Amino acid sequence: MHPKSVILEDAHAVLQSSFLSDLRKLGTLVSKRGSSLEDYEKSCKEASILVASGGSKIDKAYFDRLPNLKLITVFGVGYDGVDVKEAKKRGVLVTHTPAVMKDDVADMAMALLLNCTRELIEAHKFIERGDWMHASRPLMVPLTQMKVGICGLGRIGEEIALRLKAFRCEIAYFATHKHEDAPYQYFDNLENLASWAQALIVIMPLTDKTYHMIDSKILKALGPQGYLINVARGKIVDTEALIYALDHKEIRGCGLDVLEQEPQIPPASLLNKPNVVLTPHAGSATLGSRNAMAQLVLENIKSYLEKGEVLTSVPELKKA
Ligand code: 8YV
Repeated sequence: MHPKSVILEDAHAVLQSSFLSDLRKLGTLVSKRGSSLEDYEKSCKEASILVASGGSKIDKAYFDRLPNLKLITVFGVGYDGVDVKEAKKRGVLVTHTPAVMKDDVADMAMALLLNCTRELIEAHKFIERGDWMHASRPLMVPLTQMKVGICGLGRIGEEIALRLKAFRCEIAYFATHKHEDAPYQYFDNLENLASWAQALIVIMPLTDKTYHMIDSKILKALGPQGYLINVARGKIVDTEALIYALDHKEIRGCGLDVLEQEPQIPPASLLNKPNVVLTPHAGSATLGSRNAMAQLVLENIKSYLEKGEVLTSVPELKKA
């Protein structure tokens, strides 16, 4: 062990205090919040380990401020905020926390889908307003036998498919390649999947290729009876196109756990709509997932300090 390692954390909002205490056992923990600017900049120069969140933006300028950096551990499965090419150039290892939160994120996708198809929030408001005494709610769309397209069939996508199967939905997916052993219909074209589907669930990493992949064309293809669910990254959906599609009834509704900017007060046109459900990037926000993610970050740091190796490297930096 290197008890003097300086560990910088840039993920405070999602880290529990017990995890911060565990990090302190592995080195000197520095956060921006608890330090003067001068001390913080000094610590940045010494830091060899950075604990980041999915929302941290680790670009070239950030690397320049951390000349001794050896390891970035991302508290989350998505690491789109890290410039991995720059990390590779500088010999910095990058880890993330895949798999451990897949069930909870899949559950969130289902919760959003059910909330959209049954308008639970609106139904709750209906009761609160006292409307039940003199009015009735419109009839909703059944989820059973609905055609649901999954956009991305990684670990979380597979869990979503298992849940949809239990609801006896028809399942198809779009991915960069066909998964030979997946028992679902494969579309190599997202627009065709959107045309086929009554609901589209997005669970793909954010990359240059997937940025604004859900655009006006895809939403039009999804159609006036279609629902969009996003449990991946906000920037995969072109929000302006989504608002247009909702306002012009080109799609029926959406459930979003993620937005283009986070945290944020969402655009007014997404608020107070019975057919829009928003949650604050909470897919993995359960005790079970967050503890497992914390454990994996700690194990990666320990393994790095003891053996110079990590357990869950991001795929691009995995040793052959
Ligand atoms: C999210 C995540 O909660 O790990 C990540 O990178 O963003 C997840 O834990 C989820 O994908 C959004 O619903």
